[in-house]
Amino acid sequence: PFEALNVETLGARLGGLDALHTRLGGEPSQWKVREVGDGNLNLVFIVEGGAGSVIVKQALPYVRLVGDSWPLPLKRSFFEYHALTRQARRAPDSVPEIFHFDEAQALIVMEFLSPHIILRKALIAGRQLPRIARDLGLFMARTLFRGSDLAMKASERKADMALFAGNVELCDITENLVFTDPYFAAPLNQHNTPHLDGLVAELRADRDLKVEAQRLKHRFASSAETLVHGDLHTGSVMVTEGETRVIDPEFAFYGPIAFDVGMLLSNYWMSFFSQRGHQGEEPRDNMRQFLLSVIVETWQVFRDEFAHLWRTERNGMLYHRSLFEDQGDPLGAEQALNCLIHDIWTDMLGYAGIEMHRRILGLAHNADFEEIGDQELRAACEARALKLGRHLAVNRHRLQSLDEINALAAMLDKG
Ligand code: SR1
Ligand code: MG
Repeated sequence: PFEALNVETLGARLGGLDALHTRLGGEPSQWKVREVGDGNLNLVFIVEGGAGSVIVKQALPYVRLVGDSWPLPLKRSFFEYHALTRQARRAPDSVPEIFHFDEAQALIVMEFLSPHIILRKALIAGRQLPRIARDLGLFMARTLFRGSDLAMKASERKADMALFAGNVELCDITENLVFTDPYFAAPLNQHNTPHLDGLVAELRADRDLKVEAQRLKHRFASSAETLVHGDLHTGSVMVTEGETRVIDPEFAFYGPIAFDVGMLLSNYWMSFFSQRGHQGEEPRDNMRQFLLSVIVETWQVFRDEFAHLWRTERNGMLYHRSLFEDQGDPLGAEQALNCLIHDIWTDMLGYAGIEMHRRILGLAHNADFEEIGDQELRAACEARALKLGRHLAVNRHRLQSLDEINALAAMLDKG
């Protein structure tokens, strides 16, 4: 039966595993075990031995953030494991290496990334990471293209889709917490201070916004385009100056290509708006500029790599070459590509918008805003993000460029 690990039991319970023994060396009783999980759902241990270190991640049968009043199936660990193996294939060197998976104990033993830190923490500290735009743009293009009917054999993709279709409860979390709860007085909602009350009431009475949020939810729930990461925020990325790795794909399922892209860019915009709350005496103008340029570059890298894969690896059942290139009509394929990129662009902006709302009005907040001590300043930063979020979600069909959006973000940020 399943048994949650703790720092005392881990060595004795897992000491016999080859995967740990070879990497850590020595006697399990000598291993140093620390629980370091600060996420919303799971236990995470760093286990250090004389010869090396590993991470042991274990799912709990409930939502850690809330407690055992909210049960959550252990099988999310199964989906995380399978998503990691696919991402490793589709975007090599982008995720931690897996050493062992135990389905019954819902645990994954994987590479301890060191000296990496969580991207969100780095951005709060004002660090400009030179590789994130390129690495994450490539990660998204490669995983999202290669997991779709543009690249995969239809029968294989359908089988894989059936496998991930079981990730019902984690999709349910996103469907409620992201797309619905922020727009009414849901019991789990929380927002910062009464400073936001007026704006929150406005957003909840905003018919156009609620309609757009539901249109996006509709696409999220029914547009099984590709295997998405499903929770690609800056807390799901580990970085050094020279390396970027994506972690935590337990929300993976077959959903819209635009979802991961929108969630990631949204978290950069939130980081942008939070910078005034972290700057102290040192103005963070360069950091803010850096974040806006990361948004532009991430999208460019994503779009260019997606286009490259379209031209070189489009071997799936969609937009088949026999209709275009093989008939001497490569421009037809380019036209179809432009249409698809346009659709991803439009929906990506929508997902970005509502992700901003849920991180400020819903249950699960971002440290970017949470760690701003001055409540009035924090509310001002959050209000700017809420306004940009509304603009993106409602006007996404009319928005032409990231420069235009970033100019509005900069204007809002000046107050
Ligand atoms: C109850 S889980 C809340 C959030 O934490 C996860 O990281 C996901 O973002 C989820 O929406
Ligand atoms: Mg997570």
